[in-house]
Amino acid sequence: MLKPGVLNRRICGEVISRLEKRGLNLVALKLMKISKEKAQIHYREHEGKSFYPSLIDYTTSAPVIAMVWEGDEAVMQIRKTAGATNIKDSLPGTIRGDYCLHTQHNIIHASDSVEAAEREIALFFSPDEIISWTDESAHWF
Ligand code: FUP
Repeated sequence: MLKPGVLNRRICGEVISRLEKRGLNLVALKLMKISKEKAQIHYREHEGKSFYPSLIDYTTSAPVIAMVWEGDEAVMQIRKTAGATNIKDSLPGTIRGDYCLHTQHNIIHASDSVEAAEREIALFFSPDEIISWTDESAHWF
């Protein structure tokens, strides 16, 4: 998910391009404003933490771009391309290391396991919105 503010900064294309160039397939994409209820479900593991209220406020503050990406080791590949959650640790060359200064506004959310991805995809997409496709030149990646 491209977080609030990314659309405003006009860098959606650049960030999506990085994932495309990695060789992953974009199989679903949706512009949406996340409801408070869905944000609370999405970030339920952080409930009670000091940053939770501002995380929910931020997540619901502006439109986001929700996406589903497919490919070998997609969870690991996207997490590595995104960079570390804490901006102090996100290296230049990663999406977070190149586009932001503060952890809360760290540009992109990426599922941290296949189980989390399945849960998060089901929260934001219906099955008919996910369109898998094959690429005859995929072996070059
Ligand atoms: P990630 O899995 O990389 O999306 O990160 P987390 O689920 O651990 O955290 C979700 C979001 O909460 C982060 F992207 C930013 C915010 N956060 C803070 O603002 N402060 C923290 O100390 C940790 C996370």
